[in-house]
Amino acid sequence: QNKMTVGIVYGGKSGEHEVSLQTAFAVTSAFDYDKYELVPFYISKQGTWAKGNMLTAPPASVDALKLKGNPEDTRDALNTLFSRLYGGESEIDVMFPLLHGTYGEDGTIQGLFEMADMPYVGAGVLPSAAGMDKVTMKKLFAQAGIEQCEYAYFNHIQWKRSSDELIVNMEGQLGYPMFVKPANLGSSVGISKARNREELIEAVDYALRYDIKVIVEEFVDAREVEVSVLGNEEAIASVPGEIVSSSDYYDYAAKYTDGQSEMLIPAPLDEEKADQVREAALSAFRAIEGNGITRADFFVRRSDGKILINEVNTMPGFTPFSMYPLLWRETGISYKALLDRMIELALERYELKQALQYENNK
Ligand code: G1L
Repeated sequence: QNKMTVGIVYGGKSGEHEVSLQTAFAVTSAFDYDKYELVPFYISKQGTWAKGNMLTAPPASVDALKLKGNPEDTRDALNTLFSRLYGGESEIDVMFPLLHGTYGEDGTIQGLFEMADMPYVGAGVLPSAAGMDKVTMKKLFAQAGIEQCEYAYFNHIQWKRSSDELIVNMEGQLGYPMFVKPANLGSSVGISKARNREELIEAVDYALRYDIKVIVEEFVDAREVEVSVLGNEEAIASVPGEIVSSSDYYDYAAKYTDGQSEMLIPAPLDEEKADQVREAALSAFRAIEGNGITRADFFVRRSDGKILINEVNTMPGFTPFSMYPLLWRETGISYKALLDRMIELALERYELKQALQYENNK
């Protein structure tokens, strides 16, 4: 029997623990068990690990994935992950992380897989870390010539020493209203809109509770358009989708909802605009040195139709009802086929890097 063994890592010490569990359930339910066998690795809210029994069929429920975790299980799970370093063979062929936020998305779990000499699905250390820091991401976009909204940034020391100067500069450069956010994209907390000087000061102090670095962005009256990117060196872009907050589009044919917002797939854009957004998504993917998958989020400004990059997400929502997989489905790649391709890309990248190391050892 030569099934591929995939290690699914989920849960985690984060606010997205439940989302991760739901996603892990969706992913483990969708796999083709004629081709794959899965090993679940559950990280508890306390950060302990637990390795579950091999799955050779979809799990019965989400609860079945909530494995008991005590320190003893952690050692066991990590021994399995690091078995190649102990001189043994790995029972796992490829790791598949489903973790959000500061614990799993910022490149830390990717670094763990690198150290363990294990192939893994999705973005590597560099794109994961770059995609986590809004300021770093914007610098990379600027350097690649991708248009974006006006922004300013500073750290807590700069704010303490020269807030008056920073405020005057931002008022001149950005104008009100402004959006104030912690630079670290780990969570959606700490974000607020400032309509005047008083609110700006309050908003910065609030954001500084969540990060030592703050980013302030101009307000853009725009439509929100997203594109899925898939691949390594030669990535491809999906058709764009649009996020709408209201029910203005109640009569649009393909409407999906993930509970919070509605998705129009494909986005109602003319062909030229759609092609431009897809091209910009590929540029953004290259700008962060992306590999595997990335969702690129854009603003299409209402006044003049200009396309501005907002951000990229190397770990987007990933249930079959999330934007990323839905855009691929519309483009002709099913959820199952997407899983196959992501694993293929992980192995290709690992092989390539292996080969490089041998060259260097000569
Ligand atoms: F497969 C990837 F690329 F590695 C990957 C990993 C994680 C894709 C998408 C996600 N997404 C998530 O983990 C989550 C946002 C559902 C976690 Cl809370």
